[in-house]
Amino acid sequence: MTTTRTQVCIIGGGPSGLLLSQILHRAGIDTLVLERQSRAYVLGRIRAGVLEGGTMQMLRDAGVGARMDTEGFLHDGTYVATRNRGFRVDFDALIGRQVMVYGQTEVTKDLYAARDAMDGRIVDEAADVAIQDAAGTPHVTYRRDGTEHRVDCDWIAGCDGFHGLSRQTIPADVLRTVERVYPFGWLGVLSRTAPAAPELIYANHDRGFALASMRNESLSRYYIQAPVDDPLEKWTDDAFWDELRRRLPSDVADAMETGPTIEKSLAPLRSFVAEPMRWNRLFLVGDAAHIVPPTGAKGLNLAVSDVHYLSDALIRHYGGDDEGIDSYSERALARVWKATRFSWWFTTLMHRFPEDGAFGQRMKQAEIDYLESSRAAQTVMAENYVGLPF
Ligand code: FAS
Ligand code: PHB
Repeated sequence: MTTTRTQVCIIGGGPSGLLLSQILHRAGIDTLVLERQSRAYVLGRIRAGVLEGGTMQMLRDAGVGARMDTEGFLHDGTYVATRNRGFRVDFDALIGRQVMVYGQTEVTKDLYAARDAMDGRIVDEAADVAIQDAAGTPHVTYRRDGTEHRVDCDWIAGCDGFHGLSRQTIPADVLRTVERVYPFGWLGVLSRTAPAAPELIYANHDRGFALASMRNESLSRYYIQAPVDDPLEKWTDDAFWDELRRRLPSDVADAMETGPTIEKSLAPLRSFVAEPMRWNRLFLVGDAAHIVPPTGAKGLNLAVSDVHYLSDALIRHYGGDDEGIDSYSERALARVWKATRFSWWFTTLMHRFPEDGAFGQRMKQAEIDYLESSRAAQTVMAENYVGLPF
């Protein structure tokens, strides 16, 4: 068994673990990241696409915003559509804010590059990671290349996602969870085609939800609401494009470019929050603590939000002030719940639920009509979509 020491042992080399490591390293705090998968696997995941203003600034402040600012696309608003017509919610005109379209894959690439440039300690393909004695003398063990390793540390950051081990470490009589599983999934595709519109289109349709997004001028990302147990083979490219065109306004559908998909996946949707986000020397960060349906583009941004609070807390701790550590869970959760509410609201409004019936669908169409007609309603949507203040 080898033994090493660090101040903060970070489990998970996704966006939250890497960003936390980057910020702490720049503040002179030693970290070690343990990632279960290979780097290629982590970088191959296609996930989020929209960054809030707070996320943009966090990446810039951490020294990893240059490529985002060069290659990303600032969007002043988004389209909402129903019954074959759409309208625009103008974030910039309403609240003077924007969002950045820049894929999570790119954010993760930038973070790994910055970590490597600073010789940040990252162990890829760390197997059998286990948290030991988080309530006493915290340390983490793992196996790699047939050798057992031990990491002694002051703190453990569980940045290991929804299926990680950190949340399971908190005793059942301490951990409280709340969950809503949605009765549908998102079938997503990536295609080397021009985006259907200059900004995103969120569409409510009798047949189900659809979203037209993008990664750049020649790479588009689309989603349609689909049964979560549908076999992927059922959704040939032609079947996907046909269904998507039926759900988007016809002027968009008739003009959009289609082509071979280069990625296709069907993801379940849930709202999930675990409390508390701290137990003794262990902190939960990002998807390890909460999951939101991607309708509100909040998942990645909430992970960054947690990193904002935890990095501040740890920097203050090593400066002799423990107020941030003691209030981390409460402060992080206050923003998590507000984003969870928005994501639930927008998902409920834009998707077809089995129990909706004719009345339910008419109520949703009336709310969308009200959203179109009311500056106040659009302002509420805008400030939640672009991201509430930390
Ligand atoms: P992550 O899951 O990204 O990273 C956790 C890391 O921990 C992974 O690399 C994992 O390999 C590692 N790990 C797990 N267990 C471990 C162990 N035992 N030991 C060591 N390492 C371990 N969000 C949006 O905003 N918009 C979207 O459109 C969107 N689409 C999504 C689609 C899918 C299919 C999924 C799964 C998520 C999507 N999300 C989306 C949410 C997603 O972007 C997350 O919010 C974001 O990745 C959260 O980052 P992390 O908390 O770092 O967790
Ligand atoms: C994406 O481009 O992947 C994306 C954009 C906005 C969302 C969800 C996903 O709400």
